[in-house]
Amino acid sequence: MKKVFTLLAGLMMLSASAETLTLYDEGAYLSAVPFNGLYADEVGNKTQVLYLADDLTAMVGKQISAITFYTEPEGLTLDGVTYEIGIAETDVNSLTDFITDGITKVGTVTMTPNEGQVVEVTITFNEPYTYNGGNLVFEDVVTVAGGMASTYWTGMNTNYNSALCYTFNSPTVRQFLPKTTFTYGGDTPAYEIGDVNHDEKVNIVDVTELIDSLLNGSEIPAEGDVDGDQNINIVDVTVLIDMLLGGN
Ligand SMILES: [Ca+2]
Ligand SMILES: [Ca+2]
Repeated sequence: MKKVFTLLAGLMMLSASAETLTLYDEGAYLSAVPFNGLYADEVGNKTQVLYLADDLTAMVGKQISAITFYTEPEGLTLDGVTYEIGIAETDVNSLTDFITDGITKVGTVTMTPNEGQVVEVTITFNEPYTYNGGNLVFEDVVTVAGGMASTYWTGMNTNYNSALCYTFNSPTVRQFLPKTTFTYGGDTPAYEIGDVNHDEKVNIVDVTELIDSLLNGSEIPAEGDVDGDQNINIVDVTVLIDMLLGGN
């Protein structure tokens, strides 16, 4: 029984857990970034925000699953506008032109007005975005035009060109970063302990695979460490067989 319990504990530790990173909660505010309400009345208008890699080191190699922004206490006055959201990574560290290379579309968000209180606008990605450690570009593009309204967003003033938005059809530089919460987690797909060949089943095939790999010295994934002692060896074969035979 003890062995089974150890295995279960190991599985629970491997399961993905979401963490959050909140940045730029400095009490400044701006109406144009990240969503430029006064230019929400025309499809194609967009805003980009540039996050420097130094601020994002906690997320390197992790999967970003959502981004949240915050209005000022006056609330959200944008009405009915839908934005398509894109993410990119770049070496550029100051925005003078819109980034157009390598944009990954991650989802959409539709604004629902709610005046008189701080509103959190969360974009949940259709698929998690794996962050590789570059400067991160957030982009929103109007896909369904809506009512013009100068919603103010809380954040921080900067000393570099950290955002760009359309104003009269030309990009205008802004030195502002919105208060942002990134939701991230899930280092790698968590395969079950013992699933050495990653076919999402633990069975006799994994025993064979594990023995073969040990004999010919080929690489064995972490799931081969069945007893969780940080070594992969013949003991793990024994424990895996025990596990398949019903524990004990
Ligand atoms: Ca397997
Ligand atoms: Ca082991």
